[in-house]
Amino acid sequence: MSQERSFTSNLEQVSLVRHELANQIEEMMALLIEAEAKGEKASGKLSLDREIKQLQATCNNLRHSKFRLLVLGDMKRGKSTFINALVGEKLLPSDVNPCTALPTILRYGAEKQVTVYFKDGSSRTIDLAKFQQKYTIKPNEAKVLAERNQLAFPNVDYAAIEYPLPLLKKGLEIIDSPGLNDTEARNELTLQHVYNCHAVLFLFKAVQPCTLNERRYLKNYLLGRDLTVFFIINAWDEIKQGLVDPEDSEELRLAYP
Ligand SMILES: Nc1nc2c(ncn2[C@@H]2O[C@H](COP(=O)(O)OP(=O)(O)OP(=O)(O)O)[C@@H](O)[C@H]2O)c(=O)[nH]1
Ligand SMILES: [Mg+2]
Repeated sequence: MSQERSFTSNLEQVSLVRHELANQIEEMMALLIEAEAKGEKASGKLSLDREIKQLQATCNNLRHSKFRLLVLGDMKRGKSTFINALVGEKLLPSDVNPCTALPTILRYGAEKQVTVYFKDGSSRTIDLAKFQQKYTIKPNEAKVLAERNQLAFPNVDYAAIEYPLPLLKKGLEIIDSPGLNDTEARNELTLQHVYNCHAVLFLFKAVQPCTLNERRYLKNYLLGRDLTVFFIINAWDEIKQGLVDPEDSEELRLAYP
């Protein structure tokens, strides 16, 4: 939990730095505008209008643009559970079976609502409970979908959950993704968000760290991209459960016959 807190405060730090940079660029801009105004009355302008516009655009970008954090990982690494813990609300569906069916963007909104974006360009707004219940992979269909390399919702591109959380108000967008290496079709669905994010949070599981499939995904899709990738090893409690209790003579006897 303390790591989650420090991660959250790092993100807050990013937001602060962006605002500080924007303030400094604004000061530079004000100097240039003043210099141009003075120059116009004296020896003539330096024609810095284009540069001033560029600075203005950078400034707006720093103040208003989003920081998109994509959470990736093989199936059932605890991606959705981790994001729910990070934001402190159970927004994303999670389950012991393959569950997340769609890339799902979590972003700030004054009202709680979910918008489902379809591949034909249309969208539909639904409430959170309906999203959690409808847009998941049902346990009985997971195997068939995997065998046929099919998507649970072939007409849907992604979903966006808007929620009034202070953490998200700072411009942070967190993207949950379906488990990788499950089906190629699902990998493809996630890939467009790899191209369009600022950083990746890649989850491993402590009891099964870095499988061949994970190595393959990292090499094929993330290596060589100009992306910041954070690695998280999740579910340490499962390691603890597997340890031998030195106080338990029966466990000791079975472990060291
Ligand atoms: N013991 C333990 N269980 C966890 C932990 N994190 C998640 N889980 C459980 O692992 C299961 C899978 O969690 P999800 O959050 O659905 O995993 P996911 O990676 O989002 O799964 P997909 O989206 O289907 O790929 C759930 O039953 C969670 O309760 C953890 O740190 N420890
Ligand atoms: Mg999930």
